[in-house]
Amino acid sequence: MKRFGDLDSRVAKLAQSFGPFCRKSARLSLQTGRTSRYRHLAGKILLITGIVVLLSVCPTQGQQPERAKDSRPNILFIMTDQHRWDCLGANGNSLIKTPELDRLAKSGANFTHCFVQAPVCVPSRVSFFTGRYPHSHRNRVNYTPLDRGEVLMQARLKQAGYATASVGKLHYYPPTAQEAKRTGFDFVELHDAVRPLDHYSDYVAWRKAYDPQSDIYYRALAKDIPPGKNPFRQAINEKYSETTWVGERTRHYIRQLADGDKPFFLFSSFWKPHSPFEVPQPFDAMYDDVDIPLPKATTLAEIQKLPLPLRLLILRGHPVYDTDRERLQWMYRSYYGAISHIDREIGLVMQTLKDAGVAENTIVVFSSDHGDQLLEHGLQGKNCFFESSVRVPLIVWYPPSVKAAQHNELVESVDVLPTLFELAGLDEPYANQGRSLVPLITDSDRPYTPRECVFSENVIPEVITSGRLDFAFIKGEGIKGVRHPDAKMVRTRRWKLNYYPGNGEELYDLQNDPGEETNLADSPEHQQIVYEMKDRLLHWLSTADEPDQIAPRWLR
Ligand SMILES: [Ca+2]
Repeated sequence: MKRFGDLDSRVAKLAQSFGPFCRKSARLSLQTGRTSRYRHLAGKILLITGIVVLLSVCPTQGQQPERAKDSRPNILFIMTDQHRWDCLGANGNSLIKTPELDRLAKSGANFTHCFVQAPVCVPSRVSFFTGRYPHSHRNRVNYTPLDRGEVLMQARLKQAGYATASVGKLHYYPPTAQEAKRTGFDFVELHDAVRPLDHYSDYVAWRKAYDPQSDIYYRALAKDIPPGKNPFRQAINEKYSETTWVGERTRHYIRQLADGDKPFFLFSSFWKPHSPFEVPQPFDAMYDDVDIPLPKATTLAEIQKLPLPLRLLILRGHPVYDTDRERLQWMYRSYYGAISHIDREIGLVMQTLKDAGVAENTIVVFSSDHGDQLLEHGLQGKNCFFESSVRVPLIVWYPPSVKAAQHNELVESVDVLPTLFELAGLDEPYANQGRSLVPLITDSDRPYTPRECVFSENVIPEVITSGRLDFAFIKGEGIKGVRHPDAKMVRTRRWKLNYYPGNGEELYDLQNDPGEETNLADSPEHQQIVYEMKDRLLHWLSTADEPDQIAPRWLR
């Protein structure tokens, strides 16, 4: 038995080298070599002959990539952090300067209605990377570890023969390169950009090595800003900023991976335009003469009318809902400047794809993990279901098969994974809950069924911890003995229902109230809509966990 055991493992090893079709031949070759001494020698000769024959007829690890490189596209996934859908020229914003992203949007598939599955970093990112809703992948809160049962996009692509690399923000826990590699990245350059984690940051180490002013904290504001100029001007030089670093390292990996034998998956993750609003020269002054329309001022009385979890979220810590208008204008200009800075880097990245000779065979995806309220409804940041938080840019660019078009269909961030896999010719993972957009964006004959509604969900932990990152969880009792306000959003083209269990609801008519200012949840004439929207939520919750009712066949 032991010998058979040994044989089995050797067969497996050999077959792994030669490919599955050679398994039988590998077993025969190995079996031939285990009888008498003479036959052992003869077997060895036969084995070597067998290997030579197998090498000539089976694709080897060394030969396979040549063929793979021709048939499977590279994937460059560019993500920004806290980037609202409407802060993109291609989405109708005539004030923001994003020429490179606009070019990408105009020559690719640009989605104007893409919604994230959670309006906060980690749950949203894990949904992008698993194609699964937060209540399924269970990574509900920032600074919580990934469920070991979840397989992320990079692991699947690596298994399929891709070289995988990540530059910039990942936000996994533990926040180390080792953990990032465990999730499937071959190469990792990390910058999660939170001060307590800076000792893990490759960006911080790079600045120490190259920036003569590395003793200045990268978020520090300049001290010599004259009145009337941007008070958020960053103290450090732009060429040592985190945005420039992510761009440079992305280009480095494009050049390195384009030279390799395997197709590549490169995740390029910018930390900006996330607040605080520090922005380097010259981007600090780029919008000096532009008056960006500001949201209307929010009063405490208006905030107090909102459902309890939302009210507590806006008023937690040191609320800034009454920030003065001049400062708010500079916040907007700085946010726009940070996006224009990223846009410049993306232009350079696209040029590097061309220079490296891989632009024709690389799928480029651009999106963000959530938006930013920028003081709409009195909130700085996100964690809520208003459009500015849950709606993000999404561009899929791949000229060989993706048609240049704008799409106004409702789509979700879980749709990105199955879309990329189908474009790359890979099987859709069984656990995936998204819907491939390929029939919508290519000449595919398969029909595309548009979504009637999209979903998002959030446990709003900051409500309990007042913004501190202390999420001690007691099973069955919630965080610090308090059950999460496990809020859910369902949105159709016209209606949005936000449901806070035990703490009320919001219903907005997006057609007549795009600013989401009038909550109709208690209006008697809208109770049928409330009922229908809750029915959609229940239907989703009771079906989303199972991609199908029947397990996949063991053998195909
Ligand atoms: Ca984020």
